[in-house]
Amino acid sequence: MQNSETDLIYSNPHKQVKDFAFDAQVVEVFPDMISRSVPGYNTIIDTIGRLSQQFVKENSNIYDLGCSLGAATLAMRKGISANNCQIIGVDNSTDMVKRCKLHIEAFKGNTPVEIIEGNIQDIEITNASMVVLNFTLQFIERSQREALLTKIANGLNPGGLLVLSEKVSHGDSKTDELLIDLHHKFKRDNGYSELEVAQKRSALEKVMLTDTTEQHINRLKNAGFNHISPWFQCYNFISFVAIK
Ligand code: GEK
Repeated sequence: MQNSETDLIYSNPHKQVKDFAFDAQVVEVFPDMISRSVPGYNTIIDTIGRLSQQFVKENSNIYDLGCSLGAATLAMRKGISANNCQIIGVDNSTDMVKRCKLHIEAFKGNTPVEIIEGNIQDIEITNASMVVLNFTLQFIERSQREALLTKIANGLNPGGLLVLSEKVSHGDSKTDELLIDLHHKFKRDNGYSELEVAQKRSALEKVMLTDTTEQHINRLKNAGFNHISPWFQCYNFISFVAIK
């Protein structure tokens, strides 16, 4: 991923912290923001690439839902060895999509990529061998999450893979607090101030609603996935593989 500006969005006091949005200001600093905020982000992206080597089959579609600047798309394009496939990246932020297209064009690859501006709840998923929801489901309304996962399961071919990464909460308030605290220390160690951590937390409060690990597993089962397992967790960030 290309170098980006340093994320200073919440470094000065905001009179009123607005709800977080994936706008032009965020796009400018996004790679820096996500790698300093999400523990294990690079490991997850690299692993998505490795999984694509194994799961992407000839003559099939691959979807990157909520693709942002295309990090997972690029990792998969590098990993895929099957012929005659297509990667479809979808994001509903105009600014993200514009920048994502530039990123994708900047790298060479054999698998064609199409980046679409749209709501992932509206797009059709067909003939898929792999689908990625890398930290996107958490921005979808809770009541609509299962319908989206069901659509993905229906669009996957048998043996197809979903990678679902999410920030999670915990039923136990003691461990929840501990993991949140460890995450905030991680951000502080990556150069974010107390003020930045607090203001970002408040900006995300209404737009990012987290579920527990158990809720995710039950929802994946209900949606029609047969084999489900977390493969990565660091603090309150988790990634699952779910195979149809
Ligand atoms: C990565 N996957 O780097 N439809 C389409 N896009 C959406 C929707 C929606 N309904 N809701 C949110 N988004 C990426 C990181 S970021 C995660 C994903 C984060 C988009 C939103 O515009 C943003 O680009 C992305 O989902 C979430 O691997 O920043 O915490």
